[in-house]
Amino acid sequence: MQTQDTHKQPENDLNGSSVADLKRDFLNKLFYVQGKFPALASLNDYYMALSYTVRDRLLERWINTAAIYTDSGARTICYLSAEFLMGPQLGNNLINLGIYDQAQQAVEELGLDLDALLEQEEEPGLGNGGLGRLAACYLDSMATLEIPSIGYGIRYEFGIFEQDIRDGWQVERTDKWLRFGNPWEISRPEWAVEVKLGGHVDHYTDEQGRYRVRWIPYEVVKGVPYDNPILGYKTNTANTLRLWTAEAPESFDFAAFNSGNYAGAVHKKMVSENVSKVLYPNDDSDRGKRLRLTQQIFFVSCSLQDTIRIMQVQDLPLAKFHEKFVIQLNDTHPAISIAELMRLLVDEHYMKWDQAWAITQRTFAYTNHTILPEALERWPIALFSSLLPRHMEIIYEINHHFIDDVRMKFPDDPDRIARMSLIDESGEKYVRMAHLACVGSHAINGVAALHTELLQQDVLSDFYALYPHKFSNKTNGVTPRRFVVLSNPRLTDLISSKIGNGWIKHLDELKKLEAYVDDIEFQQEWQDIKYNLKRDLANQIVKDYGINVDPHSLFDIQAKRIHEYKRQHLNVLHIITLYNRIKANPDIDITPQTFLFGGKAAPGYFMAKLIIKLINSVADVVNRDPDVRDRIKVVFLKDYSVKFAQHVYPAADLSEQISTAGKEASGTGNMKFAMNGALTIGTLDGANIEIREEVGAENFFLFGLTEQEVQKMSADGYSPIDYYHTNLELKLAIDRIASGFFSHGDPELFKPLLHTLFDRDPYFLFADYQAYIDCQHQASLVYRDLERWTRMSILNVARMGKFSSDRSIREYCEDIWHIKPVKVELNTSMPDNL
Ligand code: B1H
Repeated sequence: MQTQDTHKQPENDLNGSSVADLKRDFLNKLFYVQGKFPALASLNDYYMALSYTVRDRLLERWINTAAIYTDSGARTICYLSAEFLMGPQLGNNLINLGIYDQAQQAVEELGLDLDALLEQEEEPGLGNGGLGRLAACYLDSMATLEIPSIGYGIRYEFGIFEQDIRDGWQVERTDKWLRFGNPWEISRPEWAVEVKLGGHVDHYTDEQGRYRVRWIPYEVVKGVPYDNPILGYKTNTANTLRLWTAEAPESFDFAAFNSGNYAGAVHKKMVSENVSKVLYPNDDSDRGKRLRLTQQIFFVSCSLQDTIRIMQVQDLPLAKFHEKFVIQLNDTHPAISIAELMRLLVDEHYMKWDQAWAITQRTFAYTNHTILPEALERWPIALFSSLLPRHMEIIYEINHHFIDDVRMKFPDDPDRIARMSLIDESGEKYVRMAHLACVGSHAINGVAALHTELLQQDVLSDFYALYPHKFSNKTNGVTPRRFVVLSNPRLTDLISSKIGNGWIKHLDELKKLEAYVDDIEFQQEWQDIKYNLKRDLANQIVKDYGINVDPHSLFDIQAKRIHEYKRQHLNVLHIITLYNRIKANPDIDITPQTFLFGGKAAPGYFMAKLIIKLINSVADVVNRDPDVRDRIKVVFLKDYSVKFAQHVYPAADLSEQISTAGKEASGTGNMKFAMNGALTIGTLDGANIEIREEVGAENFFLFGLTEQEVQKMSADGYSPIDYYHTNLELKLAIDRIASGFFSHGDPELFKPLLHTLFDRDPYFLFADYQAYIDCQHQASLVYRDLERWTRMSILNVARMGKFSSDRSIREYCEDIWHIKPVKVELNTSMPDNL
């Protein structure tokens, strides 16, 4: 039960928010929307009835907000992202509306259980991981801070695949999230737009003798917007997430009926619909896939056309585009916007190139999320020109001007020009999307201090030399509404009982908890809550996997995408080391520990899938070995999702953030774990560094090489095999795997993984092994002193204020967007005539 004062009663609500109001509307929705009476209603019908009840209350705020934004012509931030990993909506909307408790009571009085209804929701998994979830957290913060904003993205029919585990291997199933309908969206077919693809470009002079460009496409796809209201916490602001679905234009239906080739025309229709069919399940970029580039231009063009429509509705001239809108590019996936806005302004609205370019540069800002070379997007020129012939010309033109600028500033430096050009001409020619984003934006940022530094020194150093003023750091943040208030109501209540509930909007107020760190009673309550959350997760694990885990044991969790640089296999080497110690000395005194893993591997990423198989194989052996006597348990939690993550973060004692230094741009799971009282074991990578600075070195388990040491080792020649030969425990752990001990005697199974480690070990597992083992040991010793651990846990939470996405968004607003809040008062009445 949420405390009453955490979630205020909204006032002036047209629909009312009392328990009686909610019950009345719930029954009404069950009857008139679902068309069911209680004897026939399914749990899903009840979920839908409650969702529609809640939606009415959202719509009221949404309409109000839209009216105020339209009247005031408010400056607006458009957040363009190929991914929005929103997670389930019902619970979050109840929290943000401030009617969680009333809803709980209302359904209870009707004989239903709110948790069961919440579990019913299929989450829209329209993202891969951190990047998509960050976009979702930012929408929550923008609405909470009353910042006029629109999220633009793709309404994938199939989101991230569902993960099953068979015989220890990942298998993928399609995610049919729309199967039972989606009560949170409203389609707006009247605002559909068309997007051109392929074909050729005509340059000609019109009757008045003016130079004109005409793009004659090979095909046209229609984009239909679906709007999702995004309500702020304890505000009346409801912004919009506008997601585009691809359809065939009506003209194809005509063609189908009028031509003899009905099947051919229908086929074309299917091809159009394919554009928004499925999310690419890679968290690094998909090289050279035509459909992927089609998705990018599709949602970008739809979104930019939509912004121009809004300008027209508000009667604003296009010359003021950059005053009305600022557009944030969430990585390079929407970077084609820069060429598309130029095309719209110059070709379709006849603006002069220089003016259009000035507007474009003032409009865009670019966030980089990775420096992994395989994730830097580039498109082969041949593919690019065949799909986007006009954009190719525009990019050449931009490049021409740009190279002139570089030459002015750095004369006689052809190497620099070759390095910086928008076109990579070193072999097969490519368009470099990050370069396009840098040139076309007025602001460029990384997502954590170290990451921004590396961008400036390394990946984008030439751009930093040319445009130092464009660069800044914006350390990521996460929303405490979803990741503490909604997912950890017990901790929320305890915190609010001590320091009030101001922290939910002003996370820095958590500092006040430091006053209670030595309060024995408070510590006891803190421990009880953690224990109960661990017990809940343990119960779920027995139910789902038949494995008993002890809630008193140290819950050590690594939950994130599976990737070699994140080093889930380093975690496994530690588990095997503990196992080897037990086998060598069955009476050894070790702290009981439960190792939990969760995360999906890209379906085409063989090594990541092999790591999942390794985790499961080790789990099978360790969990069954009687010598272990339940001192260690290993479980791979399948199908990790936002919904499941909300149960996982609160139950963690130790959060594994063990990427090779310099590889994880920021990480955001690290923040969610720490906000829920987990201590971190981690490297000096991404936001870990800043988390450690905030919580204090003494409250953080640090190990491993620094980014500079990694660089140096690389440069000096790193020889992983030397570590194997000189570190006995490492050798024993590796040999266990190599012998086939975990693979029913098959020494071949894990060879590819071991071979990579022996051969190059590109992520320095062997070099960091001993430091990690020592650090784990340290953590396990501290855990035996529960009072000390609890103090550290409290201090971690108390000092996490910086990592609220509200802080990140405030920084974007002040330094890049130059947008101020617009207050929305709730004073609608339904119009009684038009
Ligand atoms: C992040 C991606 C990403 N960085 C390509 N890059 C994709 C790249 O579909 N693709 O092609 C999808 C995603 N995702 C993550 O962003 C970083 O690895 C994290 O460290 C960071 O916390 C997160 C948010 O900034």
